[in-house]
Amino acid sequence: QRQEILPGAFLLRGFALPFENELLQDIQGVIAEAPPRNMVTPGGLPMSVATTSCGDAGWVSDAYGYRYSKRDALSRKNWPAMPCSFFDLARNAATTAGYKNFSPDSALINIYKVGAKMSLHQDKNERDFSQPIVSVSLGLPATFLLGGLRREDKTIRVQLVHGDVVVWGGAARLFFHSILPIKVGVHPLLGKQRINLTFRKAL
Ligand code: MD3
Ligand code: FE
Repeated sequence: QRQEILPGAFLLRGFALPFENELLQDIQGVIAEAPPRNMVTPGGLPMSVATTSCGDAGWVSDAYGYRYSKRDALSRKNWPAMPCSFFDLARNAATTAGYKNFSPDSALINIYKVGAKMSLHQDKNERDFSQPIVSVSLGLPATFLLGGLRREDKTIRVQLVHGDVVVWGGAARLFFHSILPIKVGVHPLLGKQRINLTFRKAL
């Protein structure tokens, strides 16, 4: 089932469900090598979401700003390799949405406890905006808000649940978006958290 949210942005409901166990195992593996942490924004506030990455580049934030880095600035180690399960899922989802040969070099793992949120922002640290971003939602549900090219633009709401995959291409690729605070709940597989994977061609 494929729903076009906006031109070029496709919601694939339940697309990741057949792979949930493999994905969770591989997430545990990455987390063991690169523990998630609450990165500090350039404004100096720690994010409520804990993040880690795998692949050739990882997303980092500190007093100097947001960027992709080949190493984790804290551990000074390279990020773990991207598991095949991650790469294959992202590539297959992109193909289903009409983006051939998507080759992500970065997977960002966002871990939300109850109450964690992500404020309104754009994703523009990647080099090539013609490449989509693929997102995978796991665990507790979230309300996602999608705006426009300007911060003030009105937003639409999309409910994202366990197993949903969204391919963000076209004009929506640069739209402002946010995640509302995660509501209290318990997911049968993940417990009291939401994990979101975003796949990008960063470099
Ligand atoms: C729409 N993450 O990591 S995923 C992010 O659920 C981020 O953790 C949210 O926004 C999360 O940057 C939302 C969906 C998503 C990701 C990137 C987008 C939506 C997007 C880029 C452009 C437009
Ligand atoms: Fe984003």
